[in-house]
Amino acid sequence: LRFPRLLLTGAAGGLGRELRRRLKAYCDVLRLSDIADLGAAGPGEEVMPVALENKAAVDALLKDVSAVVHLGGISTEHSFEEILPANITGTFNVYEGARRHGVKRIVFASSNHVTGFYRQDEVVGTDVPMRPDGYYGLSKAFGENLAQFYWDRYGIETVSMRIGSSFPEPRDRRMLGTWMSYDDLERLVVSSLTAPVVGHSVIYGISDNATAWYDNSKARHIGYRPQDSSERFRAAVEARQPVIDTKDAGLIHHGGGFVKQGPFDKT
Ligand code: NAI
Ligand code: 15L
Repeated sequence: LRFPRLLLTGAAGGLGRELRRRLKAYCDVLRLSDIADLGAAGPGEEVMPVALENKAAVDALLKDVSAVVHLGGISTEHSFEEILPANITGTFNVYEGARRHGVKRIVFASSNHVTGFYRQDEVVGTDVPMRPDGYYGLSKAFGENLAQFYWDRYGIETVSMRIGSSFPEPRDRRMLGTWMSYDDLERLVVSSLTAPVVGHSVIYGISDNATAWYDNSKARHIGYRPQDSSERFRAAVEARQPVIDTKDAGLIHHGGGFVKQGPFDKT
């Protein structure tokens, strides 16, 4: 399947830079957006710098788009006042633009932090109650609820990818469970864009790791088959972090250190 025009938000970020070069194979034109510098447009690219909280500018971004990969926003824990415009208003603006311009499929970069307050001895599926571990996780929970509403009300389909930790390598023992390689990220995004029927589907974005606390069995219809595993990094990671203090909330929850951040209002 080849799309006439795909929109990639957050295109200047870590995952955005990876997907910028990988998604070109699946579309005629790749429209790239961010508030950070994107450099010049290459062949088959359009560059449209936009702040996600700017509704009119986001509306223009969605014009003539076949599908969206929405990565833009603040990607770690911050104060609510910082999260609100980028992640909550920003994601609302993307869905409104999609509705107004008839865009029918969005791949939303949600996060494991939507369920970050489960413990690492609890394996969870995609239908357990959300337990966000901070304002960032709450904003991703809002994004998933927004996606569900726009599917139920307006027929716009979304795959909410609850991405674990997508980096070149797992950095610690927690990431042996949450890691997703960039190749598997590409597989997940492409499956999410091309699966014939998704409605609003939620799927954990991890590689085929030997130890993990996510159950993706309710998302088999998307056809995501991870090919990588964190196992080849295990010896090095365990040598660096031999012991886990199971009394440390930041080590025993799915969300890791996110569960201990804040409060941000010191008054
Ligand atoms: P990143 O922080 O490197 O990239 C996010 C991009 O969004 C940045 O380039 C930033 O300039 C842009 N952005 C921030 N605020 C904006 C605003 N108000 N308007 C327009 N653009 C804005 O993050 P990364 O790692 O590339 O993640 C991409 C997406 O995936 C994010 O939504 C993140 O929450 C999500 N995610 C990533 C994970 C990972 O392991 N890398 C794990 C779980 C979720
Ligand atoms: C996320 O949601 C973040 O965007 C990313 O930077 C990592 O912190 C990741 O989760 C994680 O939990 O490892």
